[in-house]
Amino acid sequence: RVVQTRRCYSTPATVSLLGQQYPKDKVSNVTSAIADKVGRNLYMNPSHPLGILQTLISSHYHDFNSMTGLSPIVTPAKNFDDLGFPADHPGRAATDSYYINRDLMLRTHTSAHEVEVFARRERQWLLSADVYRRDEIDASHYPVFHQMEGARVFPMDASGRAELEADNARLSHHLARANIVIEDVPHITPANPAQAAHDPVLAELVARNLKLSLNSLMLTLFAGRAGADAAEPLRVRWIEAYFPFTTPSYEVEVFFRGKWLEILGCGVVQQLTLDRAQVPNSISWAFGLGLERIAMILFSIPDIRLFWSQDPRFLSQFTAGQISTFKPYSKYPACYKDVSFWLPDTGLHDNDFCDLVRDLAGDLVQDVVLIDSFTHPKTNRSSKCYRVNYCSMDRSLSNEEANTIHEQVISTLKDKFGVEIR
Ligand code: FA5
Ligand code: MG
Repeated sequence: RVVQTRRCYSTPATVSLLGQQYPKDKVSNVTSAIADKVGRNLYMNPSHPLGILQTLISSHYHDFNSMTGLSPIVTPAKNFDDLGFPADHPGRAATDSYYINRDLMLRTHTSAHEVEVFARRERQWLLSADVYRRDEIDASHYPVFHQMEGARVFPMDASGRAELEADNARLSHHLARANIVIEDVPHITPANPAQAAHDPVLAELVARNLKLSLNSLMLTLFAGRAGADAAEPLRVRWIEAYFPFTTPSYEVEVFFRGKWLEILGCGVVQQLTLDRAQVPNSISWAFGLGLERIAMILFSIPDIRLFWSQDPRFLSQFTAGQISTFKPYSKYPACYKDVSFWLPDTGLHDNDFCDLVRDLAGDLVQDVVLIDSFTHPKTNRSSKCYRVNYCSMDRSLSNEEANTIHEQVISTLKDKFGVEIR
């Protein structure tokens, strides 16, 4: 049978990103579907939902400097080592991150730029950027999404303490008058400790400033929005968390339209980060929030693929500076196709299957579900069955077209991973 694939898997020696060629090697796993997304900069369009949200957050933090011009192509050292990720952290695995080659990768979070921005001696800054993670495929997961990092640095002395006390008083006063209920956790606990390098009183003041600052942001973003009951207070929940590059660390959830929604991670920056940036006698907090998660809620956008749509029926619904409710313009029928196969001896990661489908189907894939996985008791061979849901966001997809793509998926699966179709 003649194998025809739309994208070429007899891998070219280089990958082209932002107009530059990078040599590939054994660890390269950036697919052309991903490479095509690098440099799109959706969040820079002021009338795109991500741009509108980005602008809203930047104007809330109007006295913070916005960092620009930071390349998504980073070294693993910058993305992980500089932030104290242990050598065996799962995020480093090629199944979870996109590697260009052994020396370069696509950043997995905006925290990758903390050291260089602190090194510029920025005292309060914001950074919005595209980030890349290998993941499952469904309505809320996309391998490219956008984060916004924010940080504020204080002097580690009496002047810093005075600055914190004044700012904390200002923010508490503002929040005390707002219709907001905050489920808090203690700032510092044995499980979520302050750093040895920090005066515990100062660390407590910084953690409190971080929380007050973000509670105030939540108020700006969610209070009074469509779907928020005016009589009901806004509910924000703080949870103890862990990140290698902050302690104490927290996550924030917001109760909106009947659900708790994880919005961001944050904490008091590890002194190691400021030391690496050669910022002396300082203490800082930082947060990293997900723009899509928040935008899907605020604009009622049901599918994360829509952010990438160039359909005027999507784009024309949004206006710079305004949060509006998205009106779905069509629901095209889904077309399910299954594929069952015996795994090769080397196994096959779910994310490898998802990237293969994404590369051949592009945004015609709505979701991929593992519907069966089984190991034969006698032969010990394992098999998997995935259900791929093909569905276009802006037109009717014919069964023939879905079949053609699915056949390419099957033949590529055989050629590239050596699986045996059942
Ligand atoms: C981080 O990425 C940390 N860098 C955040 C941080 C910054 C902590 C500074 C401390 C100091 P996490 O992986 O939890 O953490 O992602 C942060 C946010 O990004 C999440 O809360 C969520 O809103 C968003 N996010 C994460 N994964 C996805 C995804 N697959 N799709 C959409 N949004 C996501
Ligand atoms: Mg998280």
